[in-house]
Amino acid sequence: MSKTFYITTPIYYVNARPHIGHAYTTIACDTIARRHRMLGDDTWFLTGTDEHGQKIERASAAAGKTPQQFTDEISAEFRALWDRMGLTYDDFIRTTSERHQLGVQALWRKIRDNGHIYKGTYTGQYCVSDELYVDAAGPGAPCPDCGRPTETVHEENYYFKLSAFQDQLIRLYTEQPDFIRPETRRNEVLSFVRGGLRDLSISRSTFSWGIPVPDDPKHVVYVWLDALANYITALGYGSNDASKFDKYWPADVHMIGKEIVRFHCVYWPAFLLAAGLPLPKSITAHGWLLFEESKMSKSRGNIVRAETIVDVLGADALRYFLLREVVFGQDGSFSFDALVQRYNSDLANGLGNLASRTLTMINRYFKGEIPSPTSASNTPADAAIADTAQTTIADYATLFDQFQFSRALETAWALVGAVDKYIVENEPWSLGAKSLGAKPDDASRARLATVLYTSAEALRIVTALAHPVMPYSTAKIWTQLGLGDIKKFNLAELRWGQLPPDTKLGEVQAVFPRADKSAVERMQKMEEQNSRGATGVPPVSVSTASVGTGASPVHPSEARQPVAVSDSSSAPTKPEAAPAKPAATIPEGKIAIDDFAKVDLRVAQVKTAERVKGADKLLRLEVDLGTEVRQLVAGIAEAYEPESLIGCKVVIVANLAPRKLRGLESNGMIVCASPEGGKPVLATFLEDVPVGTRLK
Ligand code: ME8
Repeated sequence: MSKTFYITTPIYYVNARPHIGHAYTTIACDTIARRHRMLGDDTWFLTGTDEHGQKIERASAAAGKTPQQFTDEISAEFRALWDRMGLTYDDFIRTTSERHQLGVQALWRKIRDNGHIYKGTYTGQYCVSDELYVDAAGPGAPCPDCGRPTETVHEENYYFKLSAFQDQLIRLYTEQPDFIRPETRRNEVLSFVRGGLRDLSISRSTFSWGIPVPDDPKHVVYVWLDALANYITALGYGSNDASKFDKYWPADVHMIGKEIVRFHCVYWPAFLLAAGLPLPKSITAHGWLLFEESKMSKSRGNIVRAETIVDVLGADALRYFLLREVVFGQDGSFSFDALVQRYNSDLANGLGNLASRTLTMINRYFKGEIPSPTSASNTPADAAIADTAQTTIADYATLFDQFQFSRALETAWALVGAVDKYIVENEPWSLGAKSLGAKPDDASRARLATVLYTSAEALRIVTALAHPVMPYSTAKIWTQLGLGDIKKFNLAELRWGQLPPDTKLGEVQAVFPRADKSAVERMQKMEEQNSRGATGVPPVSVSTASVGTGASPVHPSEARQPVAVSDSSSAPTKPEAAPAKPAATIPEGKIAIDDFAKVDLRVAQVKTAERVKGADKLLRLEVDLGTEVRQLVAGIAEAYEPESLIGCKVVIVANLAPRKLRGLESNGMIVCASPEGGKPVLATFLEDVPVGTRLK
């Protein structure tokens, strides 16, 4: 019976559209899954979307949709993109599906019935962005993990006795050092758990977008308990059919990004221990893809979409680049220049060139049939290639199994380099000329057969090894080698010398056409057009706080007002779509886009805030715009305590002519919603935005 192998990606939040950060994890898992299938393992690869929680509820409200409509749409986008990229997931779980909900409720009951859940009251800070209870100083204090403002919650909740599992977890990390990979992450987790674990609030009652707690539907299950359970609910845990669960659980690998290590390495094993279920065999955390020096994320507005790269260079180029360029486990920068450079050097000039020159010569000199090497014509150079190839097969397997993709590919490409050198040194074209002339030279022909066989065999080996990484192009090279369907090949049997002589080649075509400079420009333009054409969250009526309005204090984070921001991850505009033409005539009461563009709205961070003496309604603020710190005077003193504003990100009109209020120069205006007869509410953001970002 074949070995089973179960691998999972995180399930992605549907508050953002997919970008290459999400693609990175999914591609890595797809590659691992493909290799295991090729080795003959009974493989199960799970991905999906995380659709509950306050963050999603707010994002859907901001988009003017019901949570279900909203999650249906974005989840479908993830799935469509994975399909378009040919990712071979076996199952796609959605946390709003019935099978998942039933499974989560079954898990809850199991943990409860085992005595690990109790009711209590929680008062403290909650980070909606991370969906995490945090130790933060007080209202609005920044989240210690992500720096975004936290919210105060006061709720009667169900608690999970996490503290009871501290010793078991420490034993797990110590006795099973590979449970968390790489080691740096393991050490972080170990010291976090050694620092002491507190019981965890695992239900919420102040919103309803979640799975009802069994027997107490006023509460919904905490979104991380809900989400983590996907790894077993997708296998049928809690349903009538547990056959997949019995077959594939425990998972061999949970692949995640480094920011969600604590949830996976502390909470998840504790939940499973509490339910009496087996633990996953390992959790691997990779680093972040950075773009322009910071983590690629929707909130920073610095994302790159996978579609753009797939359209211009193909899915295989993206897969190869990500796995070759980024040292798995560490952060890595993405740039279009580096992508095109890598594509040209390793794929067009490297593997592509080896394939086309070898196969073209076999066509020319041996009528398109793989020649037979002859022992009489052997030289040490041929044996050296055969040895290198054998070592490459072994080294590649070791490195790949340690998820050292970059080094594994480097090893395989060292073989490509060695064969290139071998071809140059052995000059098959000269041998060919001698073997074809009026007086064919038999020795040259025999030598030519050996040189071309050796080159083709090395090409076959690299192609087989690279197949999980670049499934499409390697399948083409395989067919060109005359070997049929690469999917039928068992990688476990890969050895030097298996290429059958006399095999008839398929039609030879370039697999990696060279990319010229315009490829970079095209991709950049597509991304620019996408971000320009994106509509972002729909605007709500935004007004500027007029001096003199105000009432009782409201913290900005409790009154989040979405404003119209340019969001490069939204709205799938067609890359080639022409920019919208301004309307010829502007209807009465409307303004042209150019008029709006005159208003320079910027994200600013409050550095200092104090009351203006003798003016009940005014606050003097100093705000950081990224390039300068400005003084503003705002009529919000009756709505906000000055201290509560420090560190908050607000929107200001940056190009307003300065004016004086109570003798103080106000250099710009802060943007608030100003409800009739109510207090002003500062415009702020659902997610973190870099200081200085322009709203447009
Ligand atoms: O955290 N670089 O979902 P999420 C590398 N729903 N990987 C990146 C990345 C980047 N710049 N950006 C995203 C959640 N990722 C939860 C998970 S699991 C039970 C619940 C990848 O949509 C990476 O795998 O924020 C990261 O961990 C994941 O997307 C976060 O996705």
